[in-house]
Amino acid sequence: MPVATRETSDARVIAHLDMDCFYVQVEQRKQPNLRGLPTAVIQYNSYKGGALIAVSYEARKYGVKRSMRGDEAQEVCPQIQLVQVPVARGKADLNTYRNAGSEVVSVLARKGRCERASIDEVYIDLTEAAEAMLKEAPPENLDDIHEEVLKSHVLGFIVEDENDTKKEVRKWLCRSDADYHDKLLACGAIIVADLRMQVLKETEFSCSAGIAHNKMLAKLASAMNKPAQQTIVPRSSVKGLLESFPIKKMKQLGGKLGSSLQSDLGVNTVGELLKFSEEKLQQRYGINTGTWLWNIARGISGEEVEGRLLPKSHGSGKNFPGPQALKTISLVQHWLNRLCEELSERLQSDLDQNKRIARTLTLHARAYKGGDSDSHKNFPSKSCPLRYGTAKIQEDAINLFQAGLREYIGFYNNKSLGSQSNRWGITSLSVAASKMVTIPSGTHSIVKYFGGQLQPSSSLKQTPESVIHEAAPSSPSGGESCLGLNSYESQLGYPEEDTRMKYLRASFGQQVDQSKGDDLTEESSLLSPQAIENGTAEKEPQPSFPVEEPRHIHAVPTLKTVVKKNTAKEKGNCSILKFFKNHHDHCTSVKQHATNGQGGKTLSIGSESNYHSDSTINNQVESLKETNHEAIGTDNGESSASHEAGEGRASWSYRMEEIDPSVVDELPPEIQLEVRAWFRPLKRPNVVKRGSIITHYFSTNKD
Ligand code: DCP
Repeated sequence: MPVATRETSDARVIAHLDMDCFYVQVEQRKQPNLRGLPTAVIQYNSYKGGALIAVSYEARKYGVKRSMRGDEAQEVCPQIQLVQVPVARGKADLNTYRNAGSEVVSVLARKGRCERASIDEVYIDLTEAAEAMLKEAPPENLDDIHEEVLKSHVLGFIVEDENDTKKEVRKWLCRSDADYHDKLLACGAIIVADLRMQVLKETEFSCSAGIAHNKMLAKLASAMNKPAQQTIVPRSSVKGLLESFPIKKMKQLGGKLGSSLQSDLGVNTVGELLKFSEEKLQQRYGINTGTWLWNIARGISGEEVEGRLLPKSHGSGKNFPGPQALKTISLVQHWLNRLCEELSERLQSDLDQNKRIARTLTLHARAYKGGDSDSHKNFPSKSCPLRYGTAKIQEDAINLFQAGLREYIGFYNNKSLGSQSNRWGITSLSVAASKMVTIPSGTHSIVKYFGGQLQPSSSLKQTPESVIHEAAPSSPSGGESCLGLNSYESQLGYPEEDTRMKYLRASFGQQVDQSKGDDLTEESSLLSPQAIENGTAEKEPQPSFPVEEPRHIHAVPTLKTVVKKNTAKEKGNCSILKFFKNHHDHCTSVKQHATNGQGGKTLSIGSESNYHSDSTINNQVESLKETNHEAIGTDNGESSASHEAGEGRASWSYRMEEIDPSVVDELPPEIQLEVRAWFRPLKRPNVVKRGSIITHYFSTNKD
């Protein structure tokens, strides 16, 4: 749903830059002999010459369109050069394009706050740069204005001398009587032209741009004059621009909302919305959307440029159109494994390069069942906390799929999956990793990490169409271990047995306990990608895998439910650590040692279960080693994970002085006092007494 944001009265300069026929340009840079030729990039699937996904401007002149297939494109333009998208794991590999997009962003980011909006689009807030230019070197004082600036299109500006538009544009840019907003936009235009030339020089890619006082208008304008041109939107031109702007072309109005405006209100252009009062729009579409619509009719948008250079999430997906639809679990699993491999690789490289981890894994699918052509809309997306490691992502993804499929085909209401009514086919599959967080530096508190996991969440409905693709703030913080992540995993502990097969058996081979199934459906969180990205999904589901009762699996119960259960049983004892203890067979203990060679105190959180029988801990420690070698056993005073095989223990140690005392606030009130005492100076060595509350609280042998 669109969100109305109030526009400030301050003058702003926002640019939206959009690469021209982006994939084609990337391929032409690889093969310079293709430059200037009609060229298109086609999908990996060669059916009818492959679907066109990017078309060069030379090819567009011949009537080649993205909706065509290669064969058709060759009919309208026999000399067209068709380049296949790179392929990996039987699907398009977009890494080259992603990396090319990153090159562009890194050039732009030198000049202002950038928001990477998609693989080839960037918003940049140039307000400060424009203000500085206006102060120091306003356009009217410039002897020379680059031709690229003079080629700008100025919306609403009536050119008197058609034969010399550059001279006319110069006049507009240099008007001494212009208002402050237009003067800033003129400076913005000079800066943007310079940035576009810089991008071309450094990356060999051309782009187009829109320059306006808000994101919405800048985006509209960037598409108006392509390729390699820029368009300025003075405030005075906004009404005229929106008057005839088709409603369905507006961002966020391409779908149901736009259709409803057309069919229910008879509105076909944005300007036509002006006929309706804010109240009327609110009555029809709700307060927020109503206000948003009222605003866009007037070109009002207060949305900030977010300051994000890295993607907000990672996704990997594939379509299986027509006869390629996946009709068996094993085929779905085959493809999910491939998608998860790609996702895992990208997550690992994000971790290595940017020190970021993703916290939520979401599975989306499109499917049909029986002869119901509308049913593809209803496959529920499913999410769970993300565990690092390809095998774990694959395992969780298939479980999420199973949960979605059960809901989709109304499993609990059907006697047999083999029945005619239960025939299904998957036409699109994707996995996405979201809730990217930069690993905090400075504090290595496990509790802090768990704190992040324990945000409240709500169950939200989501549609499979709303796949997350890009996006998230990041300021890489160097030199940090990912102990939080792995210690979390170690606490989650998975059974050695092939859980996936249990799931498969339980779901499709054996009778299922109806009541548990219902629980599962409730507990499986339906987090919309939008909610995830907006942070509106307040609580995350928690994976919990059946060990003793494989028939009752299904799932991915939500943390909300688990915590609810805990608190119901033991009111007041809802410790994060205890939560993990309760959900896994090993017992967690927390101890404070007034030790270590340097006289510092350490806090150990660990399992005291038998090492040899506890393959989970062992596995998790191994996985930690695989994931981040440097993070283990460092002797540099940083927190470390140790696995003392001989003593049959796995534990996490934290130096007290490195733990942010504020994390204590996250603990249950009844133990906060004691934990606070740990932070006091060492001259009080006996703060931990045998049988004291905290030790008792986490004790293995607690009755
Ligand atoms: N893309 C894709 N499938 C689509 C649409 C786009 O794979 N259905 C890819 C190929 C495009 C890139 O995304 O090159 C950027 O998409 P744009 O919509 O921005 O289109 P182009 O950059 O190709 O052309 P334009 O110059 O019109 O923006």
